[in-house]
Order: sequence, then C-alpha cells, then structure tokens
Amino acid sequence: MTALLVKNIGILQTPVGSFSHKGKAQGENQKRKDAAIVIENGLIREITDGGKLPQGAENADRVIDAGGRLVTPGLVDGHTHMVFGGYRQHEIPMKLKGAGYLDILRAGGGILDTVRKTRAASFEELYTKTRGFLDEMLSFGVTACEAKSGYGLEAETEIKMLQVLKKLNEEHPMDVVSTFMGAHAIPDEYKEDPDAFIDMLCEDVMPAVREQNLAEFADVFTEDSVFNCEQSRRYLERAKALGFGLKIHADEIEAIGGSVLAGEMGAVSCEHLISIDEKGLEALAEGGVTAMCLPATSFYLGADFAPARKMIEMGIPVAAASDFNPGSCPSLNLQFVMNLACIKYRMLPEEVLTAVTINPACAIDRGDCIGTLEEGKQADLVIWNAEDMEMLCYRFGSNLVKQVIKKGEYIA
Ligand code: IZC
Ligand code: ZN
Repeated sequence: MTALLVKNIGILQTPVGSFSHKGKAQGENQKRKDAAIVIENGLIREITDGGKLPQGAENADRVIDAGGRLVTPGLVDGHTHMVFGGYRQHEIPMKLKGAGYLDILRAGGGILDTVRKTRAASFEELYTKTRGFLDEMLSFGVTACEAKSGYGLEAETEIKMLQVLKKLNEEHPMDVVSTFMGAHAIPDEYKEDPDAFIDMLCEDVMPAVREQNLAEFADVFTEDSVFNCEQSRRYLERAKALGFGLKIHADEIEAIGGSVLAGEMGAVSCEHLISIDEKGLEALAEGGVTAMCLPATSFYLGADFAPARKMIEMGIPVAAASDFNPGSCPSLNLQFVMNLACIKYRMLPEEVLTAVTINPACAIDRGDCIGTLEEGKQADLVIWNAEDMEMLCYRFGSNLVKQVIKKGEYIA
C-alpha cells in the first residue's frame, strides 16, 4: 500500500455530496483552510485542515507540497465530440461572410463534412488524434469527460468511434464516458427520408452499440433542419427501452420543443439551451434535468448565452462543458468555459465550480466516485497556480494548472 500526502493546501474548495446541486446549493462549496489530503490506492483516505496533518501522514511514501495554493476536484467536461476526422477551419471565411451554422450544414458542409472525414479515417488515426486531445484536456485540469459518437451516421463508423473511446478509457488516465449520438445529422443517403434514418438507427445501430456495451447514454440533435420532436422522441424511446441514459441537444438555435421533451422523458441532461423558452425551463425544473450549458460555443458562434442565472433561480442544476468539436467549438479549454460562465452567465465562482465538477459528474453517472473531494472518493484533484476560485474565474487565456493528480497518481 502506497500513500501520497498533499500538504500545505491554502484553500481546499469543493462541493459536497454525490448528487447534482441546484438552486442555492449550486453555490455552496466547502472551503477548508491549511488543508492536507492523504491518498491511498487511488482514493482519498483523509482530509484535514487548520494545519493539522492526517493520521499516519509521516509514513506517506510521497509528499507533494501545494505551497499554499488552491486545490479543487479535477474538472469534469460533461459534453464533447472529441473523436473526428479532419478539422473545419475552412469554414471560417464562410462564417465571416455571413453563413450561419445551419446554412453550412444545409449546404452539405458542417457536421456532414466531418462525417466524410471520419468515415475515411482509420481506427489508429482517430485513436492517436483523440489521445492527443485527452492529454491536452488533462493538462488543463480535466480528469473525466464525456464523449459522443455521431460523425459516422452508419453502424461501422459509429462503432469505430465508440471503440476508440473504449480503448482510450482503458489505456489513458482520463475517465471517458461514452454517448451514442447516431442522430447527429441526416446523412446524404437519407436526405429524402429522415424517418427511415431514425428507423435504421433504432433497429440496427443502437441495439449493436448496446450489445457491445459501447455507450451508456444516447443523444439526439433536436433542431430545426435536423431532427424534429417526433423523430427525437422515437429515437429516445428506443434508447430508453434498451437501457441508455438520455441526453438531448435542444434549443441551440431555435426552441422547437427539445427541452420540453427532455423534461417529459426524464433525460439526465439537456444540452445548449441558448434559445430555451419558459415552457422548456419549467420542463427541465420539473424533470430534474441538468442544463448542460456550453458557453464557449456561444462565444465561437457569436450567439446569445443560455440563461444560466435564471436556471439556477428556477432550481435547475447547471453544468458547464466545452462542447469540444471541430465545428462550433474548436477548444477543449474548460478553464475558459469557467471564465465565460462567470462573466457571461454571471455565475459566482462557487456556482461555477459546481458546474464543472459534481453536476457534470452526475450527468455522466459518476457522482458517487468523482466530482467532489471527500473521503472515499477517487483522488482526482488539481493544484492551481491560484490562491482562490476568484482568481480562477478572473484570469483568462492562461493555463493556471500547477499539478494534476489522477487516481492518486501525479500526472502533469
Ligand atoms: O460538428 O458541428 N452542435 N453538433 C451540434 C455539433 C455542434 C458538432 C459539430
Ligand atoms: Zn454537442
């Protein structure tokens, strides 16, 4: 048994509990001064504060001196599309000339461009590229993430993407939780008959993904010009019957009823929500659905920002994630997401920490083992080049990570 002692922590700041935090509780963090943590077998054995050291600390095999810095739980990125072929930097001039996100998709570009490149990429190419992204995420303080398929839109490539994620979850220090997102766009082959595409996903691809245990969640892009509510409901009902947890991309551009559907169907989270209306907000609150807000996407699209402040006031648990993808958010920097959550959503630093730790952890069904620093939980933590959370929400554009510790192992 080897023990690691992290001592001389200026402030240890963490939400408490294994459930998602909403309303006033979103802003409740525990702050322990002059703290220390003993980690054993990858788990937190004991936390102390007030300059006191945990029992047996003197026998620790390794000691890290945090130098009076801030320590938080490892960040959790609850929404990414990180497996993809190619990039879409060529869209930049189109956008600057006025083409919108959906204009590019309707013209056969956007997601469909990435689909062509992902279908053409080998397993090894995708594996190596995604591994690089995971390394970069860890360096920014992210220790667990969600990742979606959805650039195959047919069985072979969807499964290839999910197998890449499965292998990376096994081989990389990052915890990776997979979501099947076959209903991400209508492929050219089904342009004239999107209902038949949904049938094919429900009858062929989804059961195969389930059988091979390649994803825990299913997600759909419910949006004007993509999937309507009726198609989304049919897809999600099949997913629910097969045992997937549900997620819905809703109200990113237009509120066509996706967030209402998320509430009705008991989705674990609902994504984007830039254009959510009153009915949608009520449905999320009643259904206990986590709002997975993606402020870096709003930034990159030059769009409005989701009404996160109102969501908190209405008792909806709010999470903030990167949405890392080659189209609408080519950044995986969750620290920038935290800055935006503070400045654009007007969330307080404590609320922001909850939004990037325990709330997304619960939205990927890992609330019992990650997302807070408590005895018995996995020892995923970040030592920051900052003295408090305010500093983390205030400095932007730099990487403020000093050290990342994942399952008790010193990583970066
Ligand atoms: O590749 O454009 N919004 N899906 C829904 C995306 C963004 C990813 C992409
Ligand atoms: Zn997304």
